[in-house]
Order: sequence, then C-alpha cells, then structure tokens
Amino acid sequence: MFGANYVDGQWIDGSSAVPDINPSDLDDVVGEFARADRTQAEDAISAATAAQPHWAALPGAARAEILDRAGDELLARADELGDLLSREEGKTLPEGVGEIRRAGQILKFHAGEAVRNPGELLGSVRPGVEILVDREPVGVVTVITPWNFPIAIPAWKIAPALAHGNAVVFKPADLVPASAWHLVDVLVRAGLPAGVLNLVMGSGREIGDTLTGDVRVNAVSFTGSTVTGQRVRESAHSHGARVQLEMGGKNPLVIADDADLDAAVAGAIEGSFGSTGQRCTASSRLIVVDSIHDEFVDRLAAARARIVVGDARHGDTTMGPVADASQLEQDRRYIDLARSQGADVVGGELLDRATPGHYLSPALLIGTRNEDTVNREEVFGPVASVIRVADLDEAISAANDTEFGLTAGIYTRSLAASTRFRKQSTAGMVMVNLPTAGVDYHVPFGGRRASSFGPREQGRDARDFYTSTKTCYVLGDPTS
Ligand code: TXE
Repeated sequence: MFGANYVDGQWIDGSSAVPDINPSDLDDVVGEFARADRTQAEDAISAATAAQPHWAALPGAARAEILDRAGDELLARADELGDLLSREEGKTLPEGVGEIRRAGQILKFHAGEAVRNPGELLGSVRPGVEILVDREPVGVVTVITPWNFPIAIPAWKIAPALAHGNAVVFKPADLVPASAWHLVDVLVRAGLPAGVLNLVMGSGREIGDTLTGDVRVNAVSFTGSTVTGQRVRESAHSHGARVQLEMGGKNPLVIADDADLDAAVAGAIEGSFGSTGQRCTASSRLIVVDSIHDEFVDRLAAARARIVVGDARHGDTTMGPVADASQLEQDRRYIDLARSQGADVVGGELLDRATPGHYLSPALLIGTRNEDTVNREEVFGPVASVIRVADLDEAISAANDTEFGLTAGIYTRSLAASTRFRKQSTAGMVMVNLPTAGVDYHVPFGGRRASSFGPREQGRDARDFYTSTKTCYVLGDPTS
C-alpha cells in the first residue's frame, strides 16, 4: 500500500516516502508512506486553526456520532487491522487484534464524553449570583506518538481531543505509519470535516520543532522517550502551549513471601515479556523477598524457557520480535552491561528463524542490585531484572527508589501487605496480584516524577488536558 499524508481534507504525497518494514521478516515491505516536510507541517497547523471553531460549534452529539461510527468500524475490522499492526510492529497477533479492539473501545468511550462534558453550576458568596463553570476546547492540539502502541496511544489522545471540540495535527512514529494511517482513514470516512484531523508522517527530528513550537498550537500531547519529551516540553512552553508528556517507566513488581507463586510467575512473565517487553508499563524490576527468591527464580526461568519467540503472526508464537534494529542494539547493550556489572543472564541471545527478523530470546538478569544501571534506566525490550531483598520493608523501599513512577505491583495473599504497598507506593498506578502492565481505558492513566508531566490521560480525566474552564458569574434575578 501507499499511505499519503492527510492535510485540510486532502490526501497528499509527502516530500519523500519511506518503506515500512516487517520486523518478523525484513524482506517484507508493509508499504510505502509519505514523509512530511516543514511546509506540510505548517499547512496542517493552518488547516487545523481554520477548522477548529466550526468543529467546536457543532453539538457534542454530532462529534459523538462520528467517533462512535469510527469506533464501530475498528471493532468490526479488528482481525484485519490487528494482522497489519502485528506485521508492522511485531507484537503477536492476539496482542495486535486486542490493540485494535482497545482503540475501538476508546473511540466509543470518548464519543460518550462528547455529549457528557459537564459544566458546573454553583452558588455565589453574593446573593442572587449564580456561577457557571463551563469547559471549552483548548484549540489546536499536536499529538506525537511512539511506535510501541501504534493505534491505541494515538486513539487515546485523538479521541478526547476531538470529542471536546479541538482540531488535531497528528504525527505518528516513523516506524509504524500503517496503523496510524488506518486510524485517520477510518475517522475521516466516519465524517470528520476537512482540517479537523491532519496526519503528517515523518521524522520527529525534521518536523517536531515545527509541530510543537508554532504559536498557533495550543497544546501538545506526547508519548515517547524522556529525552525527546523534555525537548517537546521546552519547545511548547516557549510559546505558552500546554503540554502533556508520558515517558518511561522502570516498574517494580514485588513478590512477597506469601505470594501465590504460580500466579506471581505468570504475572511476571506477562508483565515483563508481553508485547516483547516494549511497554512503558513493563514489569522490568522483579523485586523478590529472600525466603522465596530461589524457588520463584527457578519457576520463572522454567516459564521463560517455554516462551516461543517467532514471527508475530504465527499461531504458536507467544513473543514477537523486537521492533527494529536500533531497539535490538539497545536491548543487547543493556544485557551486556548487566552481565559486566555481575548479573547472571538467562536468555538474551539472538535467534535465527525462517525469515530474517529482529529475534531476541527473553532475558532474565538474576542477581542484580537496584543501583545497577539496568535497574535505573528504561531498556524497553524483553529484559527483566531480578532483585533480591530481605523483607517487605526493603521491597517497598527498592520499589520506590527510582526516578520514574509510572506503575508498581505486588503479589501477596496478605491484605495488610497489599494495603501497605498500595499506600506507600510512589507510582501513579498500583497493581495488586496483577502484572504492572494491562490498563483499562475508562480510568486515569499516568505516572509521577520522570514518567509523566501534566494532567492524566484516558478516562474522564482526559478532559482536564483537552478543555479549558470558563467561569461565568450571572446575576439573573436580583430578587431570587
Ligand atoms: O523515541 P522518541 P523512539 C524509549 C525507548 C526507546 C527510545 C527511543 O527506550 O528505545 O525511547 O525510541 C517523535 N520533536 N521510548 O526513537 O524519539 C518521534 O518521531 C517532536 C519509551 O521511538 O521519543 C516519535 O513520533 N517529536 C516510550 C515520538 O517523538 C519528536 C515509548 C517518540 O520518539 C522529536 C517510546 C522532536 N525533536 C520510546 N524527535 C515509553 N516508555 O512508552 C522525535 N520525535
């Protein structure tokens, strides 16, 4: 397929085009996708600026209908688009289909929000005066997304932006344009007016500063690396735009001495190696209490050995390839570094399969310390560290000893231990007897410290970023 950019209601070629390569088979070209240059990025911002007031003036019900129709189409085409997503990103077919379904559910949830957007009516300190707190759109929103969730992350930013009457300029990650292209295609055919949603594919280095630094952009929602996030923040803040950043994680999963070990092993495997470990919510630090450490590690290593790494779309595959060559290199660099700092590495080898791809066996790094580099920095691959601690107190303090704070989990049968963990955790999301990854679309998502900046994403809280309040004081009838 060829995927064009979409600006002001027109599909347009880019200044150049790039191939989208299947990480399970590097000889398989998924398609060619347009690359936007700065002029096209500026045109997209102009189109969004012109279209936004009309879009905001529509009744919420009209915006809801479009989002709901697009959500229906994604749900109906989940198998087909899930196959495409697995092909371009490398997550397994069930994960790919699940992500399309999730995107459909997100669009439908925010369709509801478009008609529910509530104001507040309050009394005043002055007799007869009523106060209306209304929520209005922010204006033009730039959405910049990473490659690891090629449709769900765009959906959870674009849907609330549109629901609340904003116009969007969307730049997906260069690595996974096909899923993003289809999301835009589905939304456009569902009835979006020209200019309300614009797609500019291409390199963040080339057009990122234009998309974040243009004074007509009122808000920027970004998910990606910490370094790029800081740059986006500076660029947007330089002209007063509001910014929402979702960045990395170094998420702890504590295994307490009274944990159900079968459940804990299953949770650690899913949390660490699901989506090939390429999730900001991945369980990358397994913090295990001494008394059950050896038994847990034995069982974990056995479960790791049962993971079938292969072509993302093959039926028996339980873990797909790494997304691209530079991510693979990063994973291997951290594995080597952990080994040199004393870790006992199980797995982490390159694998040959029938087709050339970025195949890496899932890696367990046993005997690490929380201060090791691999436990301070996000690897973003199928690499999980095991950290031995004396007791629950030490586990909680190790869990919180990180510059990140996205999600944290504990496996325990004790209500007291889980309650203590839940209250003392310094992460934005806490899981009890569940992996650190795996979140719902109707509740707030986000972390603390270096993981996130700005208001929460998803659920009802999404409106805090995509709306601006207006407080109106009204003296209607002085006698009432
Ligand atoms: O991220 P980038 P990349 C981490 C992970 C990964 C590393 C690099 O460790 O290995 O980051 O991945 C756009 N102005 N995470 O290169 O660069 C870019 O085009 C504006 C963790 O994909 O942050 C893409 O659309 N935008 C993270 C998006 O930013 C710019 C998820 C993210 O790219 C830009 C992703 C600029 N100057 C990566 N430069 C997580 N934890 O979820 C690039 N972009």
